[in-house]
Amino acid sequence: MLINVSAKDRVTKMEHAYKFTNAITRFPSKSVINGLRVYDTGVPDLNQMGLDHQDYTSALYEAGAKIIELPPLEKYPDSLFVEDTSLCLPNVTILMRPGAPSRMGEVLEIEPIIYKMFDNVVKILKPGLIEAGDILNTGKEILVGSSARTNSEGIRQLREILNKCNYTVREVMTPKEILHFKTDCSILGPETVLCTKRLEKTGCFSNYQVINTHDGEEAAANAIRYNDTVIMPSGFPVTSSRIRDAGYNVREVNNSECAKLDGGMSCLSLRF
Ligand code: CIR
Repeated sequence: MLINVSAKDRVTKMEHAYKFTNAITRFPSKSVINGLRVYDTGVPDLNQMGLDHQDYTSALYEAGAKIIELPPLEKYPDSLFVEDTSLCLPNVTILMRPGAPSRMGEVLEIEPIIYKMFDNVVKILKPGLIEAGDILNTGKEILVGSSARTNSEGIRQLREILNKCNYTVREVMTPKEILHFKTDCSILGPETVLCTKRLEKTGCFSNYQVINTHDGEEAAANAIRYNDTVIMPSGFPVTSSRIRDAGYNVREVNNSECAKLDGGMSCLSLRF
């Protein structure tokens, strides 16, 4: 009997990785053209980005989300990428401390909203640095990638907070050429991840079923499963077919402009 109870509990916990009712988004500011980027691939088109943002929030809405849209913040060009500021889990919400100095103030901006919405809020403190783009909740464990934005003290604090809340935390490596761990992977199901070959090579998903992005379609790896829908960037037909063939319902959103700033589907919302 005990086995049944824990199995049931495990299923519930796994579902927390993709069963949601809400999403927080932030409309892009005009200053977004000054957002951080690793390579210059052109100036983002504000009009197109606005349209894409609307389509992205529509996709979340169609998947069952109540959308809480925050106003643009001119002071913070990267503030549309709300994911990096917080990690919202069923029994705890953690305010991050971004490793990019220009993004640190984004947390102060979202903090009052987070405190208003959630009961158990904990902050990552100095000298810890962590951006939630480096955190993947698979349902059975929480993976956190050390990166140029996420340091060992940030990971230590995250582990301490999450262990107290009964989550298992596993530290992994974000390869140097990748901005965030989740730039190259997404959770699709209880045992299934979407992942680039370059990230899979690090061995971090040896205990999961992996659907690889097609060669040349690495930018498709940052997708989100929201309830029964996988929301992914458009323009990656082979990877999209692989996900559909595995039985998932796919909704594509144009991401050409955010991609110029290394931003993808997960970065654009907080889901809970
Ligand atoms: C940055 O470099 O911080 C932004 N331009 C992109 C952030 C993308 N966020 C994410 O992957 N979670």
